[in-house]
Amino acid sequence: MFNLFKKDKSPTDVTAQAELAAPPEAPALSWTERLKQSLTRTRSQLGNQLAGLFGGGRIDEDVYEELETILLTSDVGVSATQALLEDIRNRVKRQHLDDTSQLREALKQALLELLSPLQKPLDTTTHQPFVIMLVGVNGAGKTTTIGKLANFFQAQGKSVLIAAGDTFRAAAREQLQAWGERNQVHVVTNQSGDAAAVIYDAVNSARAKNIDIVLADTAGRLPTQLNLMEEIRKVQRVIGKAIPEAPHEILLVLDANTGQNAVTQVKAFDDALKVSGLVLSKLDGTAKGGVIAAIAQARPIPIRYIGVGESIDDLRPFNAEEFVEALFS
Ligand SMILES: Nc1nc2c(ncn2[C@@H]2O[C@H](COP(=O)(O)OP(=O)(O)OP(=O)(O)O)[C@@H](O)[C@H]2O)c(=O)[nH]1
Ligand SMILES: [Mg+2]
Repeated sequence: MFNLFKKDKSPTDVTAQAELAAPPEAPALSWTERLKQSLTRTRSQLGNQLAGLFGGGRIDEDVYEELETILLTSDVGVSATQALLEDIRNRVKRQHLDDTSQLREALKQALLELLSPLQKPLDTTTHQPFVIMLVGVNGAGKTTTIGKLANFFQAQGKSVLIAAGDTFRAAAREQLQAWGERNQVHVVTNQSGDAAAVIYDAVNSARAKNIDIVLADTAGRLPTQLNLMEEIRKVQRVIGKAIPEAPHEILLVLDANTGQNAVTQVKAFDDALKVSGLVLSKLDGTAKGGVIAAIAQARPIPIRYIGVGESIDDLRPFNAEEFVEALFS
């Protein structure tokens, strides 16, 4: 037997332990498989109930009513649920559907039509440096998303600079620096405690060094904290003084676990800052992925990326068809 708790670890022991910890047969999953896996809880929340409903039988009012309940309990939200139901009713009429087993495809198509307008990949080639400011409530996943984005852009051959604009939280800078090291990307910090100044410096430095992309972190804040919302508007204005049209993208990061509250956040941050793109993080392990439909209905801001885990590779551009497929397969 191996003694895993031996005090005196040689490098060989460490390797042996790592091999023991990771099942050797676990193959690296493709993105599609990982997306599917990450949506497991949402899918079972939605899918298992739908399976019962779509099992066959006549389409009547009771079926619509049950479908409405299922959508509402899957965080799709009231108005997106109404919109989807209306769309499905029209499809049933138009295509002369009469059996509930045909509703599955109708719902899939209705959902795809609702989500497709959100699929607008971020084009960072319009400016250099292209400045992206990440905003959101505390713990939404902003800093982690920056780490993943740095990796994503570098994989496309782009140079990246990170600005440590979260000057509120004590460990924020260290957390970002760790991501910087992992990506071998420079992290601009300063001790002033002034987020606007840090990001301003980073943008100027990126311009001087011909860097392609600046990722600016900011402190988490609630839309109800009016002084902090005013502060982020100031950060936005100051960045615009370094480069007139910057920030070129204001990315609001949303934790998918927050369900309907994410819709409230989208509205509030958009009203304050004119958000140009969304990141839906933590889709893994949440049963509330249906909130994506609520967002599409309430404020159809492009979902630029989705996050499905804490690793550097757990982020991809949003693809509506891929998402709906993963939800229903
Ligand atoms: N499972 C999972 N966890 C995530 C994901 N994204 C972030 N996290 C975790 O969520 C927690 C908060 O993430 P951060 O990136 O620190 O969030 P933040 O918005 O920067 O937080 P503040 O700076 O405190 O406002 C961390 O423990 C992350 O590892 C994701 O896609 N999936
Ligand atoms: Mg952070």
